[in-house]
Amino acid sequence: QPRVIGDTLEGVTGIMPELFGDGAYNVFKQIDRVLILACGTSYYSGLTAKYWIESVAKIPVNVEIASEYRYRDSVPHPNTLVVTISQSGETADTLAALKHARSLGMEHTLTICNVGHSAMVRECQLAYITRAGVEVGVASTKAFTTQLAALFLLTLALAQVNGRLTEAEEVEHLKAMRHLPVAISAVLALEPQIIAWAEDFARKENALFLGRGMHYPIALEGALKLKEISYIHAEAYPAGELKHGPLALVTEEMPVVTVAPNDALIEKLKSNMQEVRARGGQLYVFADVDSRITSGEGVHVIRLPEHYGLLSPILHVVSLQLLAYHAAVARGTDVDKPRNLAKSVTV
Ligand code: F1P
Repeated sequence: QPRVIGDTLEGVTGIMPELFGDGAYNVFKQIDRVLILACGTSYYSGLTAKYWIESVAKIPVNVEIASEYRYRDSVPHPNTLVVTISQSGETADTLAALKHARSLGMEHTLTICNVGHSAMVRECQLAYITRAGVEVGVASTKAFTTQLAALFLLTLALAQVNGRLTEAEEVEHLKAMRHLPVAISAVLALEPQIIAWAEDFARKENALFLGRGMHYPIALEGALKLKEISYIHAEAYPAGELKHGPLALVTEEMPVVTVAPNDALIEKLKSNMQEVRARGGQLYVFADVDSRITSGEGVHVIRLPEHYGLLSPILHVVSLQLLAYHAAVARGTDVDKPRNLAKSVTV
């Protein structure tokens, strides 16, 4: 992952709409909202992008599960940029959702895709080919982080065209992106601690994942990875939703993975963690180096080496991918070829 994220930035000397194809500037100039269509892991990268695009570029974003989108009456908006996200570029549901959006009159289309010679790239007006290359396993990992890197570049390009990005901000954001390979390597170095946790998880049949804000989609992705490759049932919730139902599931037997970056939501998250502890739930917290969260009875803490601001989801998801991977290895499942799943779902 450090390498493919580094590759993403190779040759990127500044933010330009043309990173997304010829004519992107004119398209970005005409749009005033974004509709993201994707399935599975790609859907979660879209959910993360919603936080980025709305907070940085100030453009409203709607993210739809592509396998559902065409089956309801949605209200189209003509000046929409339709963004499909797909590692394979062949996912039938995402292609069908794209065609549905076009049939509703939304003509501006962009895909973020791993494969240049794919149906998705042929169908879309604009394309960004990620630098992920081929994924070894069925479950998406580096495809996800390179999609996020591409979506952050898209956020900056939209912000620039929308007059929301100063030159100084552009320099700062690119500097943070360029440092990502080093920051991800530091997360990968946490592997021995994560293996110790994974051995506990391997004995469980259920797990909850909590996150808030832009780390809620990361919690969703962490739960999906655990389900896909270790077959442990896992659900993710925005931490504030616990009291609206899932708290009923929490007992001493329930591991609760908490994505806890040191951001503006940390105090709220800490009170959600207390709700879990009060019911005996075991907390497994991925905090940042500077988070004021301490380990203790029923509270296990691993600290990510740096707090990473807007790009923090890219670091935090790597720790969750490692947790799922090692839980699967400990259970002896086939990590690269999970049962019942296909690399690209073309039907
Ligand atoms: C969507 C997806 C993947 C998942 C698996 C099945 O694929 O749900 O996220 O890892 O491969 O399909 P894509 O549209 O991103 O290729």
